[in-house]
Amino acid sequence: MSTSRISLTRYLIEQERIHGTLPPQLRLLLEVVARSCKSISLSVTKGALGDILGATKTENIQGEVQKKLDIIANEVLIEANEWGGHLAAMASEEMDSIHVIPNRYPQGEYLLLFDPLDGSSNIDVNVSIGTIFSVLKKPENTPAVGEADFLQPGSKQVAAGYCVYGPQTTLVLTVGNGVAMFTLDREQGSFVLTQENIQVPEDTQEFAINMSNMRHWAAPVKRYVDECLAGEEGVREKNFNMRWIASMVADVHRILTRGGVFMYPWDKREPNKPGKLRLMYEANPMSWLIEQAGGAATNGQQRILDLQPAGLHERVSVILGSKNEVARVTRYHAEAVK
Ligand code: AHM
Ligand code: MG
Repeated sequence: MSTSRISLTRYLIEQERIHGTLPPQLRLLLEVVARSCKSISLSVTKGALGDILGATKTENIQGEVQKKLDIIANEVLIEANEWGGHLAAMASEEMDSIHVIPNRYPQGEYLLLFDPLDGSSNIDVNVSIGTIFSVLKKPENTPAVGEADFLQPGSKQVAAGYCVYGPQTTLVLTVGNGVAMFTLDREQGSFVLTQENIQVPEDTQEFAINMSNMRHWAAPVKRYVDECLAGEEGVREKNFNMRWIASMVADVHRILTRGGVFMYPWDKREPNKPGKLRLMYEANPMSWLIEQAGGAATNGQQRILDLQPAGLHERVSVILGSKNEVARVTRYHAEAVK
């Protein structure tokens, strides 16, 4: 397929024709999500000129102070997706419980999960942020949709993606046939296909982790990073570079573009918490994208997409990116328990 001016709509229709795996309702849903991202992107670019910077007085269910843009992005996604008839319910990082489509609208067969504004700490400092989303199918024969319907492993996702609001606004998507990237053409107001069949290099010399937590890490993570830091003189016999943007969308985008390994592992600060990032609307969609691009994603022990969620806001340890590096970190975890 030529990449000259293929819109998101055309790409999705062609996916439907070629693979026959993209039902019209799912296509519609993805178009609405993309439209919401366009609207969020417009708010983001207003910066100090719009009433979008700063914090609110509220906290979300994870006890994090909500930024104005967290709330705005959440509302944009809810309002845009509520009335189209393709969804049964939605779940978000910013809402305690699920949002069932109100009775006045028809109910569809899909479930949408999202982190409306990922990288919230970067909003006010003009660093890339994004929206992450995941789509599941509502289990059949469930009369009234409930939270339990959402608790499906990531391997059951039917679509996943993110939109990064950076120097460019880029939408990255998988419906299970590889990963495609679309750049927002602001003059035309549409997402245009700019890259297909993204492949994450199997090896890398770049890692991403918040180094300030080093003293709290488990031994396998410390071993891996120490070896990277030892560079040419160490066992890896090559130098490594480090990047940490503190927006998972931006770090994952870099990894999809040029490889790397991203880690937000379990650490000793709160031993009962499996990690910082949320399984259902952060780790699962990102893990599927990375796998679809030939990379890997584990929690140190298991493939993330195989994890059975027990709760909507469940957290997880995340190691994802270039296949061979993820395998190495996962192997270090296995060796540590022997
Ligand atoms: P958020 O969804 O509230 O923005 O939190 C998730 C973000 C990730 O995007 C990023 O990788 C991580 O938190 C950064 O955490 P830290 O500030 O501990 O480095
Ligand atoms: Mg997030």
